[in-house]
Amino acid sequence: MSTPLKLSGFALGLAAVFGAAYGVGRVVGPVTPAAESRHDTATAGHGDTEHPGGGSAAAHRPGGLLVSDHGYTLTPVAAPAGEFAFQITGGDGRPVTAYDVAHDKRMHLIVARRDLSGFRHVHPDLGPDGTWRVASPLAGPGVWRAFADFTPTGGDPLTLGIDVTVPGALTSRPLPAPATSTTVDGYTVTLAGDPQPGRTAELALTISRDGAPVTDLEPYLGAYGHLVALRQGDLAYLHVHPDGEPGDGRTRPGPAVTFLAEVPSAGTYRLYLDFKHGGVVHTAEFTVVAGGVHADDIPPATRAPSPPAPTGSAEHGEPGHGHD
Ligand SMILES: [Cu+2]
Repeated sequence: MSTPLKLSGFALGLAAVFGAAYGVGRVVGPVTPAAESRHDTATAGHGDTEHPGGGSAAAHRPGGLLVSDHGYTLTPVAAPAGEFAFQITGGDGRPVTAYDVAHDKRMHLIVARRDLSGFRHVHPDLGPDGTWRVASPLAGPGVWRAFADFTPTGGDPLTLGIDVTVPGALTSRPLPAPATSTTVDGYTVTLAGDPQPGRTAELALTISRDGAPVTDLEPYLGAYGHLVALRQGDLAYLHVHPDGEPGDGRTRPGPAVTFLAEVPSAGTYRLYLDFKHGGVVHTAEFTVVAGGVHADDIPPATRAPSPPAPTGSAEHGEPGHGHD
């Protein structure tokens, strides 16, 4: 039982730090430097908190990359066809049955194929034995990543991830090109803002239909929009929430939903915006390139050196010494 006790202390510290530094609507993914130092203290021997060359909180490991973390493990459970079931086991090996509500739910289950297609965000039901069950969101064959985003009572918010294979003929889909506008279910959604590694960036998503701004978005899970970002390559998971919430006196129900997002690295991300209108939840998707640095933008003098010539010594190679 030492792990849950240790986590309790950590959770109190973390809550205090978040309360002081981050109000509602801030990034949920990376933790603050202050929270991270508590994290280090509370989990001695936790060897993954160094981030050489990063120097910023955003370099902290994002969520969803591990199937087991902080003593909690995501374990799929055999289920009837058409159902997806799993448990979260605690440090004692038993299924966790006590969860805190976060964003209106005790469990958020997000799935996407490894090629970033097929995104779904659903809310399973918890049985008394600690088994979560939901109509399977895995729509067809492929290798899927399933993310369980939850807060065990007495613990800190956690996202665990696991691969699940659905057998069948695989068709890999290329990632759609970066774009600042997309359509879904008759809505047009535009994206303004550039996510930046290591810094908080404002992302504004503006929703219209038939050319008219949508100004009567409905609250969904306590917000006018929910944004999940998955990093291409490893499907690192970031759950971002809007800057402001319904009823706070300043947040309007559209047409724009604004988020404060910080990505953990440069790279390509797929953004998934859930919003509710007309009683239906819609999901708009975008591909974005964070950092915005492309090989062609880098001056020749700072490009990585070419591989050493077959006859040269490795020590001899210096960047930009005449190969241009
Ligand atoms: Cu959810």
